[in-house]
Amino acid sequence: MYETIINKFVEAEVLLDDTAYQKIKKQENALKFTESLIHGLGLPREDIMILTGEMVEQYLEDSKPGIGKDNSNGESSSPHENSPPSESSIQAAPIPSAESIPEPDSFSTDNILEPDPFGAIETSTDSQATETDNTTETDNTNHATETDNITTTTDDYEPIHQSKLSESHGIEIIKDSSRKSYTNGEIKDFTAYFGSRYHKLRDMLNRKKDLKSPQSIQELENIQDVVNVIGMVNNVRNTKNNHKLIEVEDETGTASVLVHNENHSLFEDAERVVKDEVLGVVGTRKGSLIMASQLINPGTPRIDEKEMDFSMVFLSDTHIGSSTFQGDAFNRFIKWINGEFGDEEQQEIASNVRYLIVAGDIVDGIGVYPHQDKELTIKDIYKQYEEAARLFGEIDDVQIIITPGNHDAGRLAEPQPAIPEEYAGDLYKLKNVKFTSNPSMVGLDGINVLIYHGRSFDDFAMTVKGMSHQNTDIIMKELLEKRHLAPIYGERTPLASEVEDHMVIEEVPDVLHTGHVHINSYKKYKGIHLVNSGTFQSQTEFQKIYNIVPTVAQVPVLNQGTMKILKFN
Ligand code: D5M
Ligand code: FE
Ligand code: ZN
Repeated sequence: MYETIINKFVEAEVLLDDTAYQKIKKQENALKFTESLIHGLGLPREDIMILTGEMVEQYLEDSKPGIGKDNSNGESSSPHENSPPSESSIQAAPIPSAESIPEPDSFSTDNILEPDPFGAIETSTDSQATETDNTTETDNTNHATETDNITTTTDDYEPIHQSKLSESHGIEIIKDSSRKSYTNGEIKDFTAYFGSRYHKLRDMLNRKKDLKSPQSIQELENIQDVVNVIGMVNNVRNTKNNHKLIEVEDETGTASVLVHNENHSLFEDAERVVKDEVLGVVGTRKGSLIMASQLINPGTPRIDEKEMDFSMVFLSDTHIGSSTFQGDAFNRFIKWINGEFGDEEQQEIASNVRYLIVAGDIVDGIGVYPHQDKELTIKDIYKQYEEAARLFGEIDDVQIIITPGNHDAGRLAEPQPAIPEEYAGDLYKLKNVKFTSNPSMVGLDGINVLIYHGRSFDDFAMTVKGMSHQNTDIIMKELLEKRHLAPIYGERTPLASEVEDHMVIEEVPDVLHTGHVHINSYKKYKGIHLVNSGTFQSQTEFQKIYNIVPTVAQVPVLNQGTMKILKFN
């Protein structure tokens, strides 16, 4: 029945706060009361987005016999007796129960398994073009320097099924949200969206050994001892005395979590907490507060590295059409990948290449930021993609996967569907190119690559101490621990309120490939390759303002399991 009640409010386009929900549930005939409330208040109404406990209280008052029913503007301030243990009043709707949201689609929607049409690539023994002294730089990132997130160690996880060395060959599209039905972002989608996020991540947190049979926030009132909760972060701020106060919410209410600044390592964990992530909290209850002793992420287990006898190449942010696109360097790159350029070692690497992934900002686009047109050599989006097709069309014998970025054509809100064919007709004609969404997960001869352009890096760089565009490897680790590619809602990353949250990292990848910041980075973390592929665009006026110094034409190649950076500038 409660599901029906929530749905009624969803249809009436109003969000329910927790107190309102509790009050409605308490009514003798809650469903009937719901109907009369919706009717009585004349919902949907433009001036009522959120139905609060006070409004319900007022409605109850007004409907008492003998009292006028004219006051339904919700501005009553009658005290509410049922408020959950929270310092501040609740503004968000309770997360819908698992039953009230549509069943999420199964994880792999488009399981296209295709044979690799190319098979082994012939090693070119031809070594004529050696015009530039370009060096192959063996990656000097020390694998031993990888750091484990404090809250997640290998053995704090209940064993989960990890896919073993995959037998599959060719390209397997493991997750692509392009062909899902898209919604128009109404309120009901918003509620379902956060419900989907919460439930997916709660399921992961429920498997953590450190969280022992978590309680709902409503149940906390009756517990004097240690409490365990799983909540979505509503807000995180510093108190006057510089402790951290994290407000979390679940389906039953909100709670305030205090992290004492003298608990140094926990405080450090708390500094990385962001709005809208889903978090496990262990602590003790002190009045209306939870004093945290542990903050727990959904986490990523250490994975076994898979063997690979081939290479994959990572590109992003080519920005074709911009006057700062480095065409000469890109031509050298094309020659290299075709086996016609570079020294012996480089050509040997080229001969291993089977896949090329391009993680967004293929073209520079039109009108992406003010006065961008002054920096364009191709001022027509169709022509930009024609030029991209001409360049990528020169690449032989390599399978290419292209995903969109914030400069590409099509929907901007994430998950971004694949670049539409209507803009990139010539690219679509190339037989060796596949288009998938941002984000998407592809299996390349059994190596699972999670591709994400990286827009959420802007939000992390802006809000989290110690994170910046220069160290996206640190942000990528955090995304893996939070198991979400863009947890912060309502900042720079436009997120579509789908009924299902496709930004949750449901399966641990072998490689996480990102771009967007135009700065290369590489780290291995718990067996996962974290790679940011830089750019082929030199510094723009916009980047000068933000003091972003790009690493141009430095291409990461995962060569038989080892990362190499090839320089083409
Ligand atoms: O992003 C190019 C670079 O500019 C990259 O380093 C991220 C940075 N960037 C992009 N948008 C913003 C905003 N809004 N604030 C701060 N930094 C930003 P590109 O996507 O290629 O334009
Ligand atoms: Fe870019
Ligand atoms: Zn970008």
